[in-house]
Amino acid sequence: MSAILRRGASLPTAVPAVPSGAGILHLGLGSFHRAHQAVYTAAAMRAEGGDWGIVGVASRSRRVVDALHAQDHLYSVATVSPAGTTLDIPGVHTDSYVAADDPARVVSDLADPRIRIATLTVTENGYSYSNATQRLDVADPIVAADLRGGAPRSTIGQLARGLQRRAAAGGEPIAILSCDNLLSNGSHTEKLVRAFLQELPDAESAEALAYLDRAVTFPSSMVDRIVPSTTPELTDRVAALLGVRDEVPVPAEPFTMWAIEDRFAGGRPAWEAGGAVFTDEVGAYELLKVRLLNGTHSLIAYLGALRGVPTIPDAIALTDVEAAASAILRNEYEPSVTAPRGVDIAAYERDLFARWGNSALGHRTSQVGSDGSVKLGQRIPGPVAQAFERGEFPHLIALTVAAYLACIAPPAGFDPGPHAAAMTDPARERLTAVATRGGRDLAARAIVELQLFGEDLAHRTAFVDRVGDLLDTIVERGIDSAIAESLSA
Ligand code: CS2
Repeated sequence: MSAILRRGASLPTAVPAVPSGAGILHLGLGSFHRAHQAVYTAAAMRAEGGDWGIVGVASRSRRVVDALHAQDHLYSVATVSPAGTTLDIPGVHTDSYVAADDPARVVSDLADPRIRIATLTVTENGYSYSNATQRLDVADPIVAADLRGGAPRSTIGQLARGLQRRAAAGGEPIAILSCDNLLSNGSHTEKLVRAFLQELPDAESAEALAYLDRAVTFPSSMVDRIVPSTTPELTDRVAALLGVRDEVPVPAEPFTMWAIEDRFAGGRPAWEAGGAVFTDEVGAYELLKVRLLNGTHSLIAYLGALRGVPTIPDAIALTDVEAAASAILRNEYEPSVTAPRGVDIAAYERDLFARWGNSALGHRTSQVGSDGSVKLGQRIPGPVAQAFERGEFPHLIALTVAAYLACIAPPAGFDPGPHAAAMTDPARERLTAVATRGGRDLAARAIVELQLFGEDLAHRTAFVDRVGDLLDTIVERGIDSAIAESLSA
């Protein structure tokens, strides 16, 4: 099949008209954005119109940008379940580029008054936040260079420099909307942008800081949809369904959810037309999702990888992994959250097992297990502190951390298998350097010395010791023993 997806091709699925104008600049043109915010934006424009086309910015990779240019900015979202695959073409992107190729353009686009929302999916790792110092990581060479001047390369530097330029260019209102799995992601982003500006001399930052007070909002949002990486097999399946070649389809599960604080200084699309919930309870939605879904997801990924299985559905099909997931949900995560109005936690949990069990999606343990050093800091410290307050011990969260360390920094002589080896993590090198001295030592180095998961956890000696013991069990007697031990503790 040689024809490619273009406007004008005859397709089995509807393609919306080219958006009349772009009102959104999106940083992080990965699969998640294309299967989530883009889909809601398409629904909003179908319902109410508006100049809400999206200019997508990839940080470094040219693959998606090149394909989108060749395909008139069209791509398909393949909703995949055991019942089959259905296709949608959002068609809301008006342009795209790679920030590394044209870093100055990000700043000028943010200053463009036609842009009224900047959305972000740059992953937990993209915020230049140091868990150890609990602030902007000014020691990071990229942040340091952005502070010195020139075209910025960090996301926070891009936002701060863009807002500075926008303030000087007339100060039109804008909302900066984080769509990453971070708690209080709006105020987190705002603090980091302000911290960046405050590092600059007063004469340089005063106007921008006053503009932030006056005309820039940072709504928080909870985003949810499982979106695995695209595979060649999916690309072929989509081509067969579409009748033309789409080089960048995105697979996604049927479930989707978006809860957003309604604070948009420059207006917003009618995302509720796609099912988004505008609420003053985003914090409760975030805790629910980041702990119940993501926290348990991490446990399933590390246990599954150590048991040698490639995907999340394979992992949750193992009896003891399923039992560990049920126990962590019921005993350790659920008591740490309050349901937002109208959300039934029991039904939410039932859905979770069905979602993790979606065998057609093939979400990989190595994908969910990647970047644990930045993800777990969002997912575990709060529930650990709350468990201790209730006088309980979070055995399965300790197992999550032990299994994470066994995957990422395997002690000498221990082989965690190919799925653990395929996980990427910014702390892998630092952890590997200290990984040879036994479980307790590694746990202490990671949690106390490097403060990988923040300061509070670093002081919880009983927790750190338990992680160390479980790590020794994994290495000496195997992951099955560590799971059994944690379930019966
Ligand atoms: C996963 C998430 O990779 C991970 O850490 O837990 O990407 C998860 O699939 C999404 O947050 C679901 O909304």
